[in-house]
Amino acid sequence: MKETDDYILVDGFKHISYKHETFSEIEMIDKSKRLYEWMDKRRSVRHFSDKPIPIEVIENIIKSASTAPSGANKQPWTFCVVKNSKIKKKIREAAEEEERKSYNERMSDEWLEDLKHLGTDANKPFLEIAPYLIIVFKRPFEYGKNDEKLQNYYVNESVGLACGFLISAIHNAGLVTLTHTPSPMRFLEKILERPTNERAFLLLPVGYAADNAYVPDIGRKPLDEVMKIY
Ligand code: IYR
Repeated sequence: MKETDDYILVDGFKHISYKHETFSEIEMIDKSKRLYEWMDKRRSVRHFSDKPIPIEVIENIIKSASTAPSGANKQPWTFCVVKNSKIKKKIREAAEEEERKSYNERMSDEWLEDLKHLGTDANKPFLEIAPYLIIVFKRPFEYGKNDEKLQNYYVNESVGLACGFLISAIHNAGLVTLTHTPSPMRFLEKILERPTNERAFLLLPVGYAADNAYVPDIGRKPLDEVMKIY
């Protein structure tokens, strides 16, 4: 392989030229402000419409999520998309069973008190109403050709980042979601018959917000609380 302007070789590996569009300082301030204002409109929504959404939208959203950085570029994630109503029903029943145990036995008084203002409980009707459920699985390792275990790295960080990208892509499409974490989540691995190197990480219903959706009246911490300049 001969080096050209388009690529160089680093330890024999091809590195391609990368050019990224830049903006004037005024444009940067304007763009970053507009992105913030638009991101600030995102809310976790629990009231969904059952209005259908083209699968192509979900495919694009997942392609965006899958552009997230990951340890050694292993991309240690699988996004399972459930649109089948029988599977959604199974997931709802299993999730509500775990949630009932959590709310009634497993969660501490302090935890329950901290959740009160959100109005959540063990009932999860959105798991059947939303047109799609995206269940994100992390892959702590891969199986090699001889079934040997091949390591992935920074798996929680990587999959967490991919979920952030996913949530932003859902918001960008004019849709809403909710980071639902029924705990424990092993039932999702069973229902979806996932391979033994996958662990359920997050469950996100995706759809339009219901016409009569309400969200808790809560806000973001001010900048001086979350940012420290040194
Ligand atoms: N997983 C439960 C409880 C719950 C926990 C937290 I932390 C929240 O921010 C919201 C809910 C549920 O989904 O209801």
